[in-house]
Amino acid sequence: MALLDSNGTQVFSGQVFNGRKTVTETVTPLAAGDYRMICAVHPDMTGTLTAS
Ligand SMILES: [Cu+2]
Repeated sequence: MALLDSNGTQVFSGQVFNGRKTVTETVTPLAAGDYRMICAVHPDMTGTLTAS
């Protein structure tokens, strides 16, 4: 999973793994706003993260 800011700049890139797994990632504090979540493997796997 990667996070992109509103300019499309990648601000975080997490690890890629096979199958189901619970992973804890450490993300540098983000400025308030919405970030697009994308999966490098599955283009249809997306989401939004809101930092406040
Ligand atoms: Cu995926």
